[in-house]
Amino acid sequence: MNLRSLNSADNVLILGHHNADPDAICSMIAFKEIYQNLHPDAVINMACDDISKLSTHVLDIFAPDETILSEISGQYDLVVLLDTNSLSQLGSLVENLALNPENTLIIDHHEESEEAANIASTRWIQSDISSTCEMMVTLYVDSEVSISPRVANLLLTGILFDTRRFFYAGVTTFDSTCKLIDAGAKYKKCVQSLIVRPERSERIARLKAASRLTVYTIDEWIIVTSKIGAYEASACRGIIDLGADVAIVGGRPSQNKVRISSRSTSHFSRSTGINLGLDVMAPLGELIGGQGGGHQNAAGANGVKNRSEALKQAVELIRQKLQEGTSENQTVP
Ligand SMILES: [Mn+2]
Repeated sequence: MNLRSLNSADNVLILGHHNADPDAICSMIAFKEIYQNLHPDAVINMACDDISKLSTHVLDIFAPDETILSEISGQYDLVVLLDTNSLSQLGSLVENLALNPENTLIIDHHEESEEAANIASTRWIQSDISSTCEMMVTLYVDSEVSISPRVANLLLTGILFDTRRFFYAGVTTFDSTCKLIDAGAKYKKCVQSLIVRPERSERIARLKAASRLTVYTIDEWIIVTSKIGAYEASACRGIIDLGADVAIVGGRPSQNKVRISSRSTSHFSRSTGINLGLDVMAPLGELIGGQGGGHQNAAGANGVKNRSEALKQAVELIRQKLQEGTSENQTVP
């Protein structure tokens, strides 16, 4: 895509999805810079409903002077959606957004949504690319604008984040990375910008959770429970890193509150088909006097009572599911 062939706009708004990750934030700044380069008089704003903690860290390191708005008002003659192509991903920004498809541009690497064609008449959506930041590199090349060292660092950081440091990389990932390093990106600094050490209180919580483990072995699986005051989700991730297949941690954020968090490895959920949200946390809701739910590998429940019972019950639910799975397998001819 060549930006030079686009009509010039005086008032530009660049949008990223809610809880904007480094891929979204870094491509937004890269787009701002290339557009400003081509149209020095344009007024360009960037906005997101909110920004992830990690993105804030990346911004502090590479672009501390950039302002990302969390509210929008007024009229724009070009609206650019980056790293998303659906309105629901914009969060509360949608409320004050009057979109004219003729003046809207989408650049994204997620699957194209059904509404995308109604949102923007100009779209570049390519779901086989690993990150929006890679698409930004192509945009600079096609538009014949050179990449500044600052933008090179931002784009490489966005790529590292979305590809999980090249785990989900494609050919364009490496091609873009070489171009960015040529343009002045510092690989080591980009990698380090994505590492944020948890707060001291969170690290203590993880360590306490690890000192109070109950380990269950069911068939080949290692299911682990623990109790902690807060940071249950972080404690679960820590316990998975230690070697559990499933971690279930009960928190008590205040006297009359119980919060259960759970995580499983993708190997566990793929092999057993157990969905922590549907099969474990949803049924626990009643026992703790609240509600539960979530995803396949990450789920939780909030309530008011029975924390210890809930942890035991969670393990029982998993044991039952595993047994059902085994008997089902045996009946298959
Ligand atoms: Mn992305």
